[in-house]
Amino acid sequence: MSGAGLEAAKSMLAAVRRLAVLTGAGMSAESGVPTFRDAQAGLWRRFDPQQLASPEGFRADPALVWRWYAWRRELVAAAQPNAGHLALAQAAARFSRLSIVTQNVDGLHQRAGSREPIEIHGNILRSRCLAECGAKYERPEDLPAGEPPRCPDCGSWLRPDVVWFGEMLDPGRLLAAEEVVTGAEALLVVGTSGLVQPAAGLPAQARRAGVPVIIVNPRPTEIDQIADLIVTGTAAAVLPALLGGMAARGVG
Ligand code: BV8
Ligand code: ZN
Repeated sequence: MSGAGLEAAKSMLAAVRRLAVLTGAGMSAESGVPTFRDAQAGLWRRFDPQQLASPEGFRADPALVWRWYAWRRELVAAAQPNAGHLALAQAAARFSRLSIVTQNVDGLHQRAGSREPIEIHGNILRSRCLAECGAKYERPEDLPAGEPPRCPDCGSWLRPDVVWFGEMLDPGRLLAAEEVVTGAEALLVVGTSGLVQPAAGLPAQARRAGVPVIIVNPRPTEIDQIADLIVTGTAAAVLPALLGGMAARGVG
């Protein structure tokens, strides 16, 4: 972890009261949830996640895609929020507003205690009817049997309530995310390669709105050139150091 970036980031955040945070798969890497970039583990290594996480992939083999999500749900259920998730949850009390926009679908921000992160790619624990009849399942344990289960209301398939490649993001959630990042006094971008659009465009939108951007990542990203500051390091190492010792902010 580069101390220089960290000290500069600390002083940049010292006067900030409204903080926005954009997180990607790297945020959950230290919780044992593999990023899309990492090779898939075990029997899934011969499949391309971008193919599986797509409407075409699901239509081609609904059972295979459903089993892939069931495997990922088990990984997520066994994972624990890491020190980075906890640092973000605990830092919320020290800002008048700390808003999280996450590309992750694992629900670990909520489990760490962060309230209402904007899940712009959905949540893997939720399922919904493929035919959009309105049937929704908040928890895997509520699901009917089947791989995939049939929708009890209309007979179509059930599918994970996530945004697949080639699918539009929910316009309301995207708008809320844009408002959060452009309305903040600083944007922290943690654990994202900056490859996947339109999420990767949010830091540039913040920058255009005059919001300083701090990137936290152990490796270079596609959006480094728009950052005001780069702190080289992992989420679980940097975030407690960056946010841990902050005094409470005046509400305002
Ligand atoms: C859209 C839910 C309009 C599903 C996800 C051709 C055809 C169709 C579409 C496209 C196309 N070409 C481009 C597109 C657009 C496409 C896209 O951006 N493709 C990219 C890959 C080029 N985007 C879309 O399709 C989006 N929709 O554009 O609609 C449209 C409609 C029709 C046609 C065209 C356009 C929808 C995108 C949402 C996809 N769904 N998730 C699921 O999870 O199953 S995205 C998925 O991948 C994850 O959620 C995650 O967000 C993303 C991977 O990105 P990252 O989060 O950044 O993770 P990544 O693995 O990339 O990087 C990890 C980072 O962590 C690295 O930087 C690493 O250094 C760092 N790291 C590692 N360890 C740590 C760490 N950091 C900190 N600490 C650590 N310990
Ligand atoms: Zn249905």
